[in-house]
Amino acid sequence: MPRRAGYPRRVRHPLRPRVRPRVRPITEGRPPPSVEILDAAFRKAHRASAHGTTRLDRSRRNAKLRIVRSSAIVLRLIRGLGKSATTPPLSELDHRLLNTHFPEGSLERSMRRLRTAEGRIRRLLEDEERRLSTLATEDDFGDLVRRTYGRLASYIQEIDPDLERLHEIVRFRRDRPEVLPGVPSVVVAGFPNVGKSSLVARLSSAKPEVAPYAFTTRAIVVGHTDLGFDRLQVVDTPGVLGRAARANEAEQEALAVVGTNPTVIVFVLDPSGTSGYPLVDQERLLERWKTEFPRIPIVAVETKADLGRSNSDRLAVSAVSGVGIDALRKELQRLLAQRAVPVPAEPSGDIE
Ligand SMILES: Nc1nc2c(ncn2[C@@H]2O[C@H](COP(=O)(O)OP(=O)(O)OP(=O)(O)O)[C@@H](O)[C@H]2O)c(=O)[nH]1
Ligand SMILES: [Mg+2]
Repeated sequence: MPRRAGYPRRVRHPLRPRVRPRVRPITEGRPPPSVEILDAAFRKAHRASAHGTTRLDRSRRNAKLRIVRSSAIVLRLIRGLGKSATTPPLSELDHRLLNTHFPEGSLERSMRRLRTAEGRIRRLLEDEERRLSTLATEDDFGDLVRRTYGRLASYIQEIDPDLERLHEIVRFRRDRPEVLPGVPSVVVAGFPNVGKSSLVARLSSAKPEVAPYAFTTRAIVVGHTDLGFDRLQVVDTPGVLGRAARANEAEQEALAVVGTNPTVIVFVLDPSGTSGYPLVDQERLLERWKTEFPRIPIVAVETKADLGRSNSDRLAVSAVSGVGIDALRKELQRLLAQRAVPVPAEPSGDIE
């Protein structure tokens, strides 16, 4: 049908926004971190009030209090941020996970700049304190305080992107469950939508999201279980499509976990076809990982056994009916016992 003259080609739905909203960084619309730091520092420093024998003496002492206090507060706040970003110390996995979401070396770079700013502030304070002792008038004291505040502000504003990055890293680390390096870990991995999270929920205390589409799990989820060990971590991972060079952020997160020497990998295969991924593609990735990680035991498990199974002799389980879950637990127990680190003998305490 010919288009009527003057009729718009695309009619906007009245409820659809005119401009598609962008994905906004968390900080957009908020003042940069330096504003908060400087605000706190100058506000508290300005409340300082010193005693003195004369007006001039009081004025000098006040100036000193202000420069000392403002620098101390700035130093305390930036050190605190650096500490939050690096505590507890990053494990190899933490480093790998950070590198999947931030440009490589971001944390180290921002920490270096933070330390440089700390050094500059300490030197500034020393210089200005020295200079203060050579000044003689109230106007001079006032100028010195203003100049110190100005320098402090410029040093901190210069590292705003780093302070911002460190805030992001703190949030990222806070939102990630901790995988303890010294505790045995079972990493559940495989193609997307094959039933990894459902299996993790069956095996451990974790309550990961389960849904009938790929990439439901976007970040690792950690659950705990017993299996006769003090503590065993069961790690749910996002799906991996096996396209190493084109892996998205979620896949990279899974690869980071798989590559950090877990105690056992449970490789989940879905032969039912309901995941949307052919079994041959899943098997290809399994074979690749066997060669890539020759020292890590990989248990290949077929899920969705309630829907049928392939004619392989792999362990078959169903998160729905519970079939095969006990057998899988037993297999994990056997492998974990083999991999258990021998406990070093207690020193006898005898003095020879
Ligand atoms: N019938 C049946 N369906 C299952 C079983 N396990 C999982 N499913 C279904 O398969 C779909 C995907 O399950 P998930 O556990 O989210 O799969 P996943 O591998 O974690 O998916 P991603 O996180 O997207 O990679 C959901 O609809 C589940 O209900 C099973 O044993 N039997
Ligand atoms: Mg999942």
